[in-house]
Amino acid sequence: MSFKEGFLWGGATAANQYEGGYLSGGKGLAVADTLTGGDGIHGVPRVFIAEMPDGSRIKVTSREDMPAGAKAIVDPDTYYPSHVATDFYHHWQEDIALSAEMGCKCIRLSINWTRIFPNGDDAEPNEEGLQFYENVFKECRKYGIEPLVTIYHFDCPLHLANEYDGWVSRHTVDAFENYCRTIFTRYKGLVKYWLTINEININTNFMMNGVHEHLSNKQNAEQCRWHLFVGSAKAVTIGHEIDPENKIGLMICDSSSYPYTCTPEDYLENLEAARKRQWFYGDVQVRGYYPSYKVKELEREGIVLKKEDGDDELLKKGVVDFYSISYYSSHCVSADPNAGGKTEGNMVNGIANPHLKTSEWGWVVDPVGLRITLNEIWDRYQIPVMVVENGLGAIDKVEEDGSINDDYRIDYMREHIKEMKKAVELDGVDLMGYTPWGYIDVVSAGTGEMRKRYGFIYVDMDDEGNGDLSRHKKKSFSYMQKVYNSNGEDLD
Ligand code: BGP
Repeated sequence: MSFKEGFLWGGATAANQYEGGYLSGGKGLAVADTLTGGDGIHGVPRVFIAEMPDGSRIKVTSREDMPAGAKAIVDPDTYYPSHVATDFYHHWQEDIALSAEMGCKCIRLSINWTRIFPNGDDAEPNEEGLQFYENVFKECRKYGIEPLVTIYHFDCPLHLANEYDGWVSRHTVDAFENYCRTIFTRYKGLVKYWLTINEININTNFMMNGVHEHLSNKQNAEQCRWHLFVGSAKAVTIGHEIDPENKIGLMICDSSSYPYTCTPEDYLENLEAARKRQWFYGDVQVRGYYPSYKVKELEREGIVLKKEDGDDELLKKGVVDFYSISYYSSHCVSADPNAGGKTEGNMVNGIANPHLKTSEWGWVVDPVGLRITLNEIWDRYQIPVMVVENGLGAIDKVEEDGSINDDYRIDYMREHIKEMKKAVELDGVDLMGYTPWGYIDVVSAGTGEMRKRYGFIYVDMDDEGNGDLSRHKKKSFSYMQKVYNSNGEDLD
């Protein structure tokens, strides 16, 4: 048998894309609640509506384009996909039962910070929010399902974003610390597996994270990264203090990249791109200090990080127990700025690989790349690895008889699981589990669309908010059930 006993087969979601109930039960606003839907296939981006100090309103495509003094708001005449999303808030019992039926041993979900602290930095937590997740975790346990909880998944409280510029400010780190302490205390014994910050490597430049200025101001971007690392290390140390049984992991948006040609220049460019893109974040969170290549870069740029006493020691103490990734696609890197055609990917753009096909959204499909990256991680760090996101975003057709025949998704899953299996069986990678993304349909993070579906469970909801939110099993549901119940042995 290749996958170990107790392998965490399951599915992954995030509150901002799944939960809905955006003001129910005392929840406050998060940045995600101010983001409209877009139209990814036609290149229409998601936007924010922001209010200027004189009361006028403007539309901006990213927070960092907001003029000084502008604040993102919820406009009553605009449709916001996260407000209902696919309504886990009112369907949690049904959804957990379906996951159990599919054979899930683990469900990855995130706690919405603003359900616990509506402004992010309130003195007291919101009991109704705490109780909601307690019910959810108990329901998981009823079926023997391990919850895998992301503490922060693209849901910066709007108050912290508008008033403090999100993670650029130390105030956000302090508020996060209090939030972590609250949830680790409350869910002690109910949750064992945790992830600190979703895709920490793209948090400074992703629109949901509440930063106004970033790329234009490198000092701010680096300070923001430092704060995210300090926040993550605090989460790990607090989580271990409160319950030494807790297993707390990092989460990185991963992409294999290949040198576009075999020139030494392309090889070196690829090495540097991979460090910048992902290894830096792993190096810090697994080893507990900034690697020499980053120290040199900061020196060259004249950037001095503002640290508080004890921060360096905290980073050392707060190293993670395991390494988790989202993996969807790969790309190529070249030292020649004019080489090749461009490709999109999960937050990572690069040069298209002429040997590989892409999804409807232009993401390169590369199962072998998953085996490569699992090996690279294992070779570099020698700590357990988990794939906590992977999957195919596609348009699904509901047939007249109600069936959804998503054979393309089954093929995608089969090929990726086969490569994971080789990584375990042939290479000896210590793989803990596999939770494919959006195993039940959720709103897309990148585009705000509903039609970009990843699920094995279909949810009746469209891009305009029409649908009765009923759940339906796709053909892939039974395929995954077979895979999970055979511990990954039956892949045909
Ligand atoms: C990752 C996020 C998820 C998820 C996924 C798919 O970056 O962690 O939240 O959404 O990508 O991306 P998208 O929804 O843009 O298709």
